[in-house]
Amino acid sequence: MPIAITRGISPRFADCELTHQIRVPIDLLQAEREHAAYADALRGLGLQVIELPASTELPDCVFVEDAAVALPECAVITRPGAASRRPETEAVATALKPWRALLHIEAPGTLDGGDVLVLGKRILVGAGGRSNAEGIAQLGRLLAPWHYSVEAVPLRGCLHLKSAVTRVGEDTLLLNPEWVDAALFAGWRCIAVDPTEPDAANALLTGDRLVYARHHVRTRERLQDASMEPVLVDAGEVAKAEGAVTCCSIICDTA
Ligand code: CIR
Repeated sequence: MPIAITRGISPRFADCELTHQIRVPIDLLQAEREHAAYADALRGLGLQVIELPASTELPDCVFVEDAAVALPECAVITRPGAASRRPETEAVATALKPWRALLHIEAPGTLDGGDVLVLGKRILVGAGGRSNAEGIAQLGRLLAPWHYSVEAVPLRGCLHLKSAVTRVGEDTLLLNPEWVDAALFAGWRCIAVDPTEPDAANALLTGDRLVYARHHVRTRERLQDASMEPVLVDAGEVAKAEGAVTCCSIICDTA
């Protein structure tokens, strides 16, 4: 059974990092309800959810995706670009240890898991924001033994590469062409987000099912037009913290 590592909402969630959004009040109770429903949705899709306790010190701890990149052969523990988020990796590394050999990004490299898009053996990493050239180069060296290619991708206007593009099917991507160059994805079927929903490109693919934020109504219609029927979750509170559905879990296939 595949596992999903998640982590609870910090009581200090309202102090989260923000880069492209203005701060608006976060409803902690609603955030917790949405997070519990997200875990239920993952369980409903056959995942075993391993929920780490929230940290009272780390406002962004719910966004576990940024702390590690899990691949079939290993997991790379990151060094997040925001200094406030670096201590988040410790609990995630402890949780991943039984499941994967651990490798580490070291200073001065920085890498956020949200910047790492894995397309088979081709890995694209959003550059210039949270992930720096040194972190991306380290990732390439760490993964070379398994023949992964790692390439830096310029981003514009968004936090992470996976804010701009995610995989939604075997051969299909969902992307915002304003934020990432669609020409990078030759050979893929690309669905563009509705232009009124710029932050709608983040969907979580597990097996052949998609988890998707309920509030992206128009882009969801585009997915449905392409014969996809996502499992919908409320993600309005994490969106206020510049987060989305992929950010809140690390999925590992287990034998
Ligand atoms: C941050 O700025 O780091 C958090 N407030 C949001 C992180 C979202 N993570 C993700 O997209 N992978």
